[in-house]
Amino acid sequence: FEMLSPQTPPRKKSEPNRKITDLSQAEIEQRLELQKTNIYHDLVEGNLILKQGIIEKKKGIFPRRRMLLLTLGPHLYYADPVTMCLKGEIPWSEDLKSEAKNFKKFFVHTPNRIYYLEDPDGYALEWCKAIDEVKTHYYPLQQS
Ligand code: 4IP
Repeated sequence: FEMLSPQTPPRKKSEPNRKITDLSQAEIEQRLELQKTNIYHDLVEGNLILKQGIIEKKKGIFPRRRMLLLTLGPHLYYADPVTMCLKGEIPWSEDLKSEAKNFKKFFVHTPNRIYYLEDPDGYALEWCKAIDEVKTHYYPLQQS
Protein backbone atom coordinates (compact mmCIF):
# COMPACT_ATOMS: atom_id res chain seq x y z
CA PHE A 1 0.00 0.00 0.00
CA GLU A 2 2.79 2.36 0.96
CA MET A 3 4.45 1.78 -2.42
CA LEU A 4 1.31 2.60 -4.39
CA SER A 5 0.68 5.75 -2.48
CA PRO A 6 2.16 8.76 -4.30
CA GLN A 7 2.57 10.77 -1.13
CA THR A 8 3.43 9.98 2.42
CA PRO A 9 0.06 9.44 4.03
CA PRO A 10 -0.68 11.66 7.01
CA ARG A 11 0.85 10.09 10.05
CA LYS A 12 -1.53 8.69 12.56
CA LYS A 13 -1.43 9.66 16.20
CA SER A 14 -0.73 6.08 17.04
CA GLU A 15 2.54 6.21 15.12
CA PRO A 16 5.28 6.22 17.69
CA ASN A 17 7.56 8.59 15.78
CA ARG A 18 4.98 11.30 15.47
CA LYS A 19 5.87 14.18 17.71
CA ILE A 20 3.23 16.06 19.62
CA THR A 21 4.21 19.20 17.70
CA ASP A 22 3.99 17.57 14.24
CA LEU A 23 0.89 19.44 13.15
CA SER A 24 0.08 21.25 9.94
CA GLN A 25 -1.57 24.65 10.13
CA ALA A 26 -4.79 23.00 8.95
CA GLU A 27 -4.59 20.42 11.74
CA ILE A 28 -3.95 23.15 14.30
CA GLU A 29 -7.02 25.05 13.11
CA GLN A 30 -9.14 21.91 13.05
CA ARG A 31 -8.07 20.94 16.54
CA LEU A 32 -8.62 24.49 17.83
CA GLU A 33 -12.17 24.27 16.55
CA LEU A 34 -12.69 20.97 18.41
CA GLN A 35 -11.03 22.43 21.49
CA LYS A 36 -13.88 24.92 21.93
CA THR A 37 -15.81 22.13 23.64
CA ASN A 38 -12.92 21.54 26.07
CA ILE A 39 -13.87 23.06 29.44
CA TYR A 40 -10.31 24.41 29.77
CA HIS A 41 -10.36 26.17 26.40
CA ASP A 42 -11.14 29.56 27.91
CA LEU A 43 -8.10 29.37 30.20
CA VAL A 44 -5.42 28.80 27.58
CA GLU A 45 -5.56 32.15 25.78
CA GLY A 46 -6.47 30.64 22.43
CA ASN A 47 -3.47 28.31 22.38
CA LEU A 48 -3.81 24.75 21.16
CA ILE A 49 -3.70 22.20 23.97
CA LEU A 50 -1.24 19.44 23.10
CA LYS A 51 -1.57 17.47 26.31
CA GLN A 52 -3.56 17.83 29.49
CA GLY A 53 -3.96 15.85 32.66
CA ILE A 54 -4.47 16.00 36.38
CA ILE A 55 -1.26 16.27 38.37
CA GLU A 56 -0.30 17.00 41.95
CA LYS A 57 1.96 20.00 42.30
CA LYS A 58 4.00 19.89 45.48
CA LYS A 59 4.87 23.13 47.15
CA GLY A 60 4.72 23.93 50.82
CA ILE A 61 2.86 21.49 53.04
CA PHE A 62 -0.07 20.51 50.85
CA PRO A 63 0.20 19.20 47.32
CA ARG A 64 -2.22 20.95 44.96
CA ARG A 65 -4.36 19.00 42.53
CA ARG A 66 -4.12 20.82 39.22
CA MET A 67 -4.98 20.35 35.57
CA LEU A 68 -1.72 20.73 33.71
CA LEU A 69 -2.09 22.04 30.16
CA LEU A 70 0.77 21.89 27.69
CA THR A 71 0.01 24.12 24.73
CA LEU A 72 1.55 25.60 21.66
CA GLY A 73 3.07 28.97 22.38
CA PRO A 74 4.63 27.26 24.29
CA HIS A 75 2.88 27.34 27.64
CA LEU A 76 2.48 25.02 30.61
CA TYR A 77 -0.59 26.32 32.40
CA TYR A 78 -2.04 24.87 35.55
CA ALA A 79 -5.61 25.32 36.68
CA ASP A 80 -7.69 24.36 39.68
CA PRO A 81 -10.08 21.68 38.35
CA VAL A 82 -12.62 22.44 41.10
CA THR A 83 -12.92 26.21 40.69
CA MET A 84 -11.82 26.13 37.02
CA CYS A 85 -9.46 29.04 37.74
CA LEU A 86 -6.09 29.40 36.13
CA LYS A 87 -3.58 29.25 39.00
CA GLY A 88 -0.39 29.95 37.13
CA GLU A 89 2.03 28.74 34.54
CA ILE A 90 5.45 27.20 34.49
CA PRO A 91 7.58 29.74 32.63
CA TRP A 92 9.03 28.46 29.38
CA SER A 93 12.56 29.22 28.29
CA GLU A 94 15.33 27.42 26.49
CA ASP A 95 16.52 26.35 29.95
CA LEU A 96 13.33 24.52 30.90
CA LYS A 97 14.02 20.81 31.45
CA SER A 98 11.84 17.88 32.35
CA GLU A 99 13.07 15.03 34.50
CA ALA A 100 11.14 11.86 35.22
CA LYS A 101 11.90 10.35 38.60
CA ASN A 102 9.63 7.34 38.16
CA PHE A 103 6.30 6.60 36.50
CA LYS A 104 4.52 9.09 38.72
CA LYS A 105 6.99 11.72 39.82
CA PHE A 106 8.54 14.22 37.48
CA PHE A 107 10.26 17.55 37.83
CA VAL A 108 10.18 20.56 35.58
CA HIS A 109 13.34 22.57 36.08
CA THR A 110 13.26 26.28 35.34
CA PRO A 111 15.98 28.83 36.16
CA ASN A 112 14.19 30.07 39.28
CA ARG A 113 12.24 27.08 40.46
CA ILE A 114 11.92 23.33 40.28
CA TYR A 115 8.31 22.23 39.93
CA TYR A 116 7.68 18.96 41.75
CA LEU A 117 4.89 17.19 39.93
CA GLU A 118 3.21 13.85 40.29
CA ASP A 119 0.90 12.15 37.83
CA PRO A 120 -1.34 9.86 39.88
CA ASP A 121 -2.10 7.82 36.75
CA GLY A 122 1.57 7.05 36.18
CA TYR A 123 2.12 8.92 32.92
CA ALA A 124 5.13 10.93 34.08
CA LEU A 125 7.28 9.60 31.23
CA GLU A 126 4.67 10.68 28.69
CA TRP A 127 4.61 14.14 30.23
CA CYS A 128 8.38 14.44 30.02
CA LYS A 129 8.41 13.20 26.44
CA ALA A 130 5.74 15.71 25.42
CA ILE A 131 7.54 18.57 27.19
CA ASP A 132 10.81 17.56 25.52
CA GLU A 133 9.18 17.51 22.08
CA VAL A 134 7.73 20.96 22.62
CA LYS A 135 11.13 22.16 23.78
CA THR A 136 12.88 20.77 20.70
CA HIS A 137 10.20 22.32 18.50
CA TYR A 138 10.62 25.81 19.92
CA TYR A 139 14.32 25.65 20.83
CA PRO A 140 15.80 23.34 18.20
CA LEU A 141 19.41 24.42 18.71
CA GLN A 142 19.46 23.64 22.40
CA GLN A 143 20.90 20.45 23.82
CA SER A 144 18.33 18.46 25.73
C1 4IP B 1 0.54 27.49 47.85
O1 4IP B 1 0.49 26.70 48.99
C2 4IP B 1 0.09 26.64 46.66
O2 4IP B 1 0.91 25.49 46.58
C3 4IP B 1 0.23 27.46 45.40
O3 4IP B 1 -0.11 26.67 44.30
C4 4IP B 1 1.64 27.97 45.22
O4 4IP B 1 1.68 28.81 44.10
C5 4IP B 1 2.09 28.77 46.41
O5 4IP B 1 3.44 29.11 46.25
C6 4IP B 1 1.97 27.96 47.68
O6 4IP B 1 2.34 28.78 48.75
P1 4IP B 1 -0.43 27.13 50.24
O7 4IP B 1 -1.76 27.48 49.65
O8 4IP B 1 -0.45 25.91 51.08
O9 4IP B 1 0.27 28.29 50.82
P2 4IP B 1 -1.32 27.05 43.32
O10 4IP B 1 -0.98 28.39 42.72
O11 4IP B 1 -1.33 25.97 42.29
O12 4IP B 1 -2.54 27.09 44.16
P3 4IP B 1 2.36 28.48 42.70
O13 4IP B 1 1.30 28.73 41.70
O14 4IP B 1 3.49 29.42 42.54
O15 4IP B 1 2.82 27.03 42.69
P4 4IP B 1 3.96 30.61 45.95
O16 4IP B 1 5.30 30.68 46.61
O17 4IP B 1 4.12 30.73 44.45
O18 4IP B 1 2.95 31.55 46.47
